[in-house]
Amino acid sequence: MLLSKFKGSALAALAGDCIGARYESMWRPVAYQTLLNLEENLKSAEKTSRRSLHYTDDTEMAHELAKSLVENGKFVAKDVASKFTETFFESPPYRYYGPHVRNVFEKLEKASRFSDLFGPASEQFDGQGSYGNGSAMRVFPVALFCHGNQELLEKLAALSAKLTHAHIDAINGAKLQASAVEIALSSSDGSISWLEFWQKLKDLIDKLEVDVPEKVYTNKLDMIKELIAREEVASVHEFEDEVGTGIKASEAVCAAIYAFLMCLADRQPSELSSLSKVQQVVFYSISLGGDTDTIGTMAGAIAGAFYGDEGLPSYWLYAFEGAEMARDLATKLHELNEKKNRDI
Ligand code: R7I
Ligand code: MG
Ligand code: MG
Ligand code: MG
Repeated sequence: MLLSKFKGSALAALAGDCIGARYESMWRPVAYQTLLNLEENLKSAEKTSRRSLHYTDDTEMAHELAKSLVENGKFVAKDVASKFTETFFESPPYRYYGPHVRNVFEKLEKASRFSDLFGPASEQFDGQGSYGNGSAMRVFPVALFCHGNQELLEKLAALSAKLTHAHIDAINGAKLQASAVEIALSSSDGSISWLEFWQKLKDLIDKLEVDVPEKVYTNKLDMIKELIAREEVASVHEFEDEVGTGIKASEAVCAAIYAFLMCLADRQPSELSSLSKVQQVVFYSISLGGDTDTIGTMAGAIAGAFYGDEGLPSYWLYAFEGAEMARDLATKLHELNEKKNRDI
């Protein structure tokens, strides 16, 4: 069952990125029917064995992080930094990296030759560091690698974030997203209510934001609880106003969590009821609009870790670039975890 959860997480993360990328630049809610039509088209990919959808920076970086963890059996910051950087400079334009992260890679490679691994990220945005969601979008392999060890998870989520994102909100976003995947791996459908799941995340954020004056995650998590508990489902516009679906880590991570918890609470839209639970989470998260590939990939990573890969359609393996790689990396991270072959 655990292997199914690892594979489910990696594959649904890939699906969320590939599907969400179609709508990333639209910055408005995506109609359920639009997503259902796309899903119909994906089915034909199996027959023609045509790769129909590309992944973006979210998956590219997640896979590089996973490869590094698998190859080294531990987190080696210099190796992760050089893998991120090399892949960035080789990547085709349709990976759509964040607008400012290029500066970090240029400095890492050219100026410091990987001698100063965390300096370039801390110089971003006049020294306050990026609060973009790039730290959290790629973090799920840390959760798979650290499964069963929350302390290590928080440590590695922070270290992996700080290579490109030094702002506290980006670091806490990576810890929160990785922890959501870990809670999903450690529980199962029927064993936990949406409110219990939410409470675990809230307990973590209370601890992480104890010395953070703005308490962005605390406020957004409180709002999410209120919205899910409400009798009437909030409109996407209200969600956008209250929590947000943007490029900030605090918005995109909370949007992904909201989408997952709404489905766990059985409040997902009836239009999506023909789909499996994992698909419902992925599609619902993308329907919120905004940074759709990133919200989709993070919601997918959580949902796949919770429900496993059984509910995933077989054509998903053919429809997305990188599907075999996702499955292979998940299998190897699972093997590593089984052997407890971890080193701090
Ligand atoms: O966070 P990052 O890697 O971008 C990830 C996003 C995802 O949606 C991907 O799918 C891809 O499309 O890009 O890249 P950054 O450039 O570090 O941060 C993203 C954006 O957040 C920046 O380009 C800024 O617009 C904004 N941002 C900030 N703006 C002002 N001040 C991040 N930090 C700041 C800041 O401190
Ligand atoms: Mg992207
Ligand atoms: Mg907004
Ligand atoms: Mg994005």
